[in-house]
Amino acid sequence: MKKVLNYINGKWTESATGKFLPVLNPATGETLAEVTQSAAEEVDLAVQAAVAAQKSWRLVPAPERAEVLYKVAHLLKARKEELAQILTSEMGKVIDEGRGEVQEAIDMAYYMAGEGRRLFGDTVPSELRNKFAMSVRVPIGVAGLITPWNFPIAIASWKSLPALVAGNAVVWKPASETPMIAAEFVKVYEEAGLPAGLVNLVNGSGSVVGHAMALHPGIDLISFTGSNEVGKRINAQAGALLKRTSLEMGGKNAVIVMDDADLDLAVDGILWSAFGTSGQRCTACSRVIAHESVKAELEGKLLSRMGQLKLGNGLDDAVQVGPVINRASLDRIDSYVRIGKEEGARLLGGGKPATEGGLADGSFYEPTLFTDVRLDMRIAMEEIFGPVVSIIPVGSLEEAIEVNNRVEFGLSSSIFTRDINRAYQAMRDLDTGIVYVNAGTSGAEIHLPFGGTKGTGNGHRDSGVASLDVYTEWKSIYVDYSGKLQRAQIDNY
Ligand code: UN1
Repeated sequence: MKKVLNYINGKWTESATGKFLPVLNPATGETLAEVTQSAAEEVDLAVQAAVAAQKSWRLVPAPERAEVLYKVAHLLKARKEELAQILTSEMGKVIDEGRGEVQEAIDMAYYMAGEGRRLFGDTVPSELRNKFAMSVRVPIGVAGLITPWNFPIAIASWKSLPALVAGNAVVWKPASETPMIAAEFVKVYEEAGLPAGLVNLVNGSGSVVGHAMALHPGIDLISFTGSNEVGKRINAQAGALLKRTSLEMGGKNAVIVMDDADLDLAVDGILWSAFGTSGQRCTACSRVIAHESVKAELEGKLLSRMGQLKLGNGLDDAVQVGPVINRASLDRIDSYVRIGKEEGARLLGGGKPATEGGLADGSFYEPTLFTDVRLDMRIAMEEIFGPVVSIIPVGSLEEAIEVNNRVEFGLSSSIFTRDINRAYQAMRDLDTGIVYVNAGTSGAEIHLPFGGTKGTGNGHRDSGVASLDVYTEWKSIYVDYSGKLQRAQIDNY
């Protein structure tokens, strides 16, 4: 059986615990590999290696650091198909999306490599004569990265690449479900010539490895993507030690369909956002806020297109919807559907695990559509993280925006309308970190900030130039070349 190991200080090693967990293919139930399960001691070893390596890495000029990132980009590009296959077999998303996700990491690598020649600070005039003032970005030290299984390489790229180009070292705990693609990403760093100790991979559970990372004094910041429950816990633990935390958590994203929308386009957008990655994106559409005058037509169009979606193993190019991550997730999704029915929502389609046609060995759920959903229902408010979408009828744009904003999360939102005034009003008033006009809720590009408002995060952003704010401190520098003591705010007034 293939073994997935840790990578600490440039060496692939098995945890001293001797424990392994199986890595399952969610489409078939087969065991693909087994992954080493680390203890807090391995986190400590990884941190020691990272601290030591970062001491010289911070002194490497950023454009030279970036050369490694360019190599990472080239290697990811050369291995795109192979990586996509591994990702799909381990995580389930259909192969086209697997390729798209690897592309997202390639894009991020080129983009952050470019930052090696920017990492802009400011030069500003001093208020005093013969004095120079500037601000520069400096690395923080060791970045602890905790990443999810739903975008196992893209999200890891959003975090590790800016951390490294800015001069930090990384200790990375990938999700237990997706250690294979994580190991491949680390191999790419290794092959690109990243010095030992700068990226350390520690596999294991959140309760052991994640916990140890949050509390380790040698880790200066934690960047986490995952559930609200875990994010809040990390924030409390790491925050108590004054570590910076960058948290990317839940979503309850909505597509608004106005009465003047291109309905066929809206249906395309909804299907892609609601059932792509089997609804397991942070950006997934799980609510459709539909103007009552188009609701019936929209329901009909959605239902007929949902009926044509082909479920199956994502490695098959013809499949459009893959499995969900595991049985526990399947059960959770099913329990939400039960709750929806009990609360009085009208189930229009789907609503049960898909087991026919050889799907019983995997974890498949039928694309599911509820309508006449009210805001007092749990399915309207809570993140389901599966292929379940709820239509909520409204009578106006103002009501639609109000419904969109009523949830505790604020990641992504979308509006379909042909009215420019409504589009701009929505762009202004939708309380989410990402807003789409005439597109679904998914489709974030790496050179823009990714993140959300309210319960989705804590004000930081992944990807884009904004991500550098997570991995750097500002240093303000004053150089006085007057040859005398000049007191700011005093000698000049
Ligand atoms: C996530 O779901 O956590 O916009 C990331 C998108 C992708 C990234 C999603 N580019 O859906």
